[in-house]
Amino acid sequence: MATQYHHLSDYDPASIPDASGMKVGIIVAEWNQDITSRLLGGARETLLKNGVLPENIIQRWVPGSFELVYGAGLLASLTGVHAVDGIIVLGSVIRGETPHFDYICSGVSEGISVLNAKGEIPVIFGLLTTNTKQQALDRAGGVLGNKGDEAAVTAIKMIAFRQGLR
Ligand code: DLZ
Repeated sequence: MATQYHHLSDYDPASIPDASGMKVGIIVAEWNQDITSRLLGGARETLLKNGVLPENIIQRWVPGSFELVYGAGLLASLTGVHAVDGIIVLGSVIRGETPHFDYICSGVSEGISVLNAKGEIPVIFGLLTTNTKQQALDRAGGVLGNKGDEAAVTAIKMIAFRQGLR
């Protein structure tokens, strides 16, 4: 039976709130940079297309996906002119021969969950966790779209969600 895949870049533009006043942080991992730079390109393009101003995208690199949690936590703690409304983390973890994959994936997903459970600003999980490099390429602007686009759409919706409740 054929598996149905969600195309990561598909969204209804009419469902996207006005993002022109939003300030969005992006923390991106250098590990598997050929993949993560594509995720970053997709996220930036989708934010800009939906009205976020270039100067309101605050982008920082960390060495690997495991460091995404620290990067997001630190950025979330900034106040005043340095404060952002929401954060996207972008990384690509590809399964290798050791259990490292499982430790990194669970560390990042648990860490980002903890940040979100604080209920401060939303932190969007743009981490590809794949068995092969081809599966990552398929989801980084390939046949299944771009996880960066999906993360950007989610960030805009969650920032608007928070603003609507405050
Ligand atoms: C060590 C490591 C390995 C084996 N694989 C990946 C990976 O597929 N994707 C990724 O983003 N990072 C990987 N890393 C690096 C860790 O995320 C982290 O940077 C190091 O363990 C140092 O804390």
